[in-house]
Amino acid sequence: SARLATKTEITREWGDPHAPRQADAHKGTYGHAVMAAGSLAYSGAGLLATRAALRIGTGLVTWAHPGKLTERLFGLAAEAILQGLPDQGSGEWRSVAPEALAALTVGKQALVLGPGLGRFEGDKAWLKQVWEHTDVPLLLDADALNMLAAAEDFTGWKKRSQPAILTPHPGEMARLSRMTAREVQQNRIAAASGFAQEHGVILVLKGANTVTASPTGRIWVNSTGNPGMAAGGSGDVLAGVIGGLLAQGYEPEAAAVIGVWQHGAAGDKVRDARQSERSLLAGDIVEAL
Ligand code: NPW
Ligand code: AMP
Ligand code: MG
Repeated sequence: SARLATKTEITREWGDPHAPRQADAHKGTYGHAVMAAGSLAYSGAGLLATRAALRIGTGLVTWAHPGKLTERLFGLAAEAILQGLPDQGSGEWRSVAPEALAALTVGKQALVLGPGLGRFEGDKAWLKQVWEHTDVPLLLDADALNMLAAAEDFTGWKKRSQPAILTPHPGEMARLSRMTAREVQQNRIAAASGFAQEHGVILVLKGANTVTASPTGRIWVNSTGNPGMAAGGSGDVLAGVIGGLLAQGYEPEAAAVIGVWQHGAAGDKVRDARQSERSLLAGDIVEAL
């Protein structure tokens, strides 16, 4: 049976998401998240995820990207650490060694992989390396989900010691579960929960009334958000929000449910402030967090 994720229910389960911070806190208290996101065409996805992770209160955020892009990203997110990874001068993720990304996550508390990454030859094996050789909570979104969908059977991959959260929209979910988007939408709860239990991940099926399913069969249906959020970049913001909560030490189910709720609540705030859904931009969601 699914629970409705409202502020009351979330507070009952995990405490008040808006509770004040402890007075003696420092940035190390709130974790260090790595965003592996963005490419030349889709730098915006990386920027949105990075800014969202910062806005949700993460102590430190590193934006990892193919090294050649660093000078173009300079100054876009002043609060983030820019980490260019060796890319043989190509500016493309295809040239970034998965080992280099894995090494960057050592001592960090979360890795967000996928927004605006693009696809490339050999990306299934590349993702497998990152999956198997990182030891931090992992969030896969967008192109990382498409890489996963292209892998015939990721159940054979080495079991991770740290949790994984997957955040597909219905189109990505359809690819992952070999269904049509229509079939996914007709059985949202069953599709999300079945996948989560079969693969031992937290599955966040996005769209109106986002469903969050846990490997143990717990299911949450979100109560916030509006169709104004059906706009480019909204999902990239969500990836940064949940990744930031993971880095702050929320257990994965809490990070997913609270993150989805906060993201939707921020979208509702923008709608109310603008007295319109239509003009909502993904960047507005970040600012409203
Ligand atoms: P349709 O359109 O209905 O036929 P993709 P993407 C389907 C980055 N971005 N219900 C849809 O079907 C992302 O991070 C960068 C049903 C279509 O087939 C990714 O890296 C931005 N179907 C990359 O772009 C801003 C649905 O899925 C397909 C559905 C590609 O991501 C934009 C479209 O999805 C973007 O975030 C639904 N609710 N939703 C930037 N500024 O840098 C989607 N579909 O092919 O997975 O492409 O989501 O645009
Ligand atoms: P993406 O397709 O990856 O950009 O993700 C879109 C984001 O916007 C997800 O968090 C969705 O849940 C949210 N969203 C899209 N359409 C709606 C809608 N009609 N109502 C509420 N949220 C939506
Ligand atoms: Mg997306």
